[in-house]
Amino acid sequence: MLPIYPFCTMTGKLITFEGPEGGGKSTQARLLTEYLRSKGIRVLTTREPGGTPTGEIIRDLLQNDLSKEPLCDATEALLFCASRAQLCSHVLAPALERGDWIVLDRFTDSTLAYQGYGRGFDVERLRVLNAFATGPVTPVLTFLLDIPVQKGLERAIARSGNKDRIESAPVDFHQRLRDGYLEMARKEPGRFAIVNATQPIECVSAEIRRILHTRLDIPGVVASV
Ligand code: T5A
Repeated sequence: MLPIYPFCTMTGKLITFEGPEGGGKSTQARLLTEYLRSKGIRVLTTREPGGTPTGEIIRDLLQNDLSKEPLCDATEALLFCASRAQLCSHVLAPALERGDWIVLDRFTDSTLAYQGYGRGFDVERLRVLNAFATGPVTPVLTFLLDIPVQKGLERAIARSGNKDRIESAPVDFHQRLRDGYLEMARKEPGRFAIVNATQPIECVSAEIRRILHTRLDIPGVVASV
């Protein structure tokens, strides 16, 4: 593989939020960002797919049937990775090199869960694709906001009033990807933290802060939340 970033000097920290639909990733990413900023940490927050002008166009293609042509599963996987490559190269890598923290709503694990466990692509091949897109950009901590499929979909639909292209996929697709997330988290406990996302918003965010303090050093903060 091409060495996209031959000299890695990334001193920042990347924290990702992952999970099935409606787990509250966007809500918790916002709350965590506010919390870190209140501690004086320089934090950038963004989302996938998207986060760059090119990525936002890709997001529209992926979510809103913009091309009016059914996307084949391989195109879908490649588009998520294309958006990721653009975000890593233009936003995440420079921020990490500046020493900033990043709170990111979905990243590589989404591709493994949705396109791997969900659509049925080989997960190891998708890892190679992810690595091609990310170079050395790697999360230090990943919160898996776990929620039963039906409950998560109900929340997502209640919020937006309709289902987008991926939310409209059959329930067994969503069940496979949720199971996939849990399997990945069990295999990589040093990076993942599973959080029960069915709790009230404030309880979820308190648990996230507690985990944050046990896993990472927050500059200038003695561990009390
Ligand atoms: N995708 C993405 C792939 O297939 N492969 C990939 O590689 C990548 C990167 C992205 C879609 O693309 C797929 C996954 C997705 O289908 P999106 O619009 O970004 O689409 O959708 P999601 O990331 O799934 O985000 P959602 O907006 O659907 O859900 P969130 O972010 O988990 O939830 P949030 O915070 O927006 O909350 C949803 C609703 O629930 C409420 C909120 O107020 C809101 O109304 N809520 C709670 N209610 C009760 N209790 C709580 N604890 C709550 N937390 C939030």
